[in-house]
Amino acid sequence: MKMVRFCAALTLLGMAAGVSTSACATPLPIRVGGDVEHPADVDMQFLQTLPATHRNVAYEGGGNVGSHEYTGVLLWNVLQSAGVIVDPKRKNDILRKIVIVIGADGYQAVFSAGEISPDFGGAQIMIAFEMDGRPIGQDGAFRIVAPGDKRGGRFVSNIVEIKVKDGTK
Ligand SMILES: Nc1nc2c(c(=O)[nH]1)N[C@H]1C(S)=C(S)[C@@H](COP(=O)(O)O)O[C@H]1N2
Ligand SMILES: [Mo]
Repeated sequence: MKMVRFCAALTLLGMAAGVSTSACATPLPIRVGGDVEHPADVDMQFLQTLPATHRNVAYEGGGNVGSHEYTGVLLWNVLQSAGVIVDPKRKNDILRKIVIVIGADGYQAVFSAGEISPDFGGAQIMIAFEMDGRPIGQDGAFRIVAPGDKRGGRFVSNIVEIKVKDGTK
């Protein structure tokens, strides 16, 4: 709701100023696939059905440290909705899985299912859609936030795809 109002205001301002307000264009959905039961295009509407989480993070990027409050959902919860396929006959098969996050520019970073599973590492890796209370604009609608990472390298922006694979193959 808050975001809709922000975008409407920005669009009106943009119209008045005669500039485009692409920051509020409908975000491209994220293709979630690979070893999952329900491959799907995950969009804002879907993410808003999951519990929202907020994190203050500080990370280095391009030589400076930035500090931001991000809002989003846990990557783990999105993977749970998609249903990671595991072989019940193989001990802790989930610990073989990797999660590849791909940006629109082809930039990629990998997480392991074990690092984000609440039963194991429990890292609060997020898919964020708001930064400092506003929709994430020019860097894309959705970005990974990896609280505790020293550098911003895994904060993949403009996410277009999330792929689950067996990392041992
Ligand atoms: N899609 C995409 N995401 C990306 C990158 C990139 O090149 N492409 N660079 C990463 C790197 S190296 C850093 S340090 C952070 C910078 O994030 P910031 O703009 O919030 O400082 O974005 C990360 N996310
Ligand atoms: Mo970086």
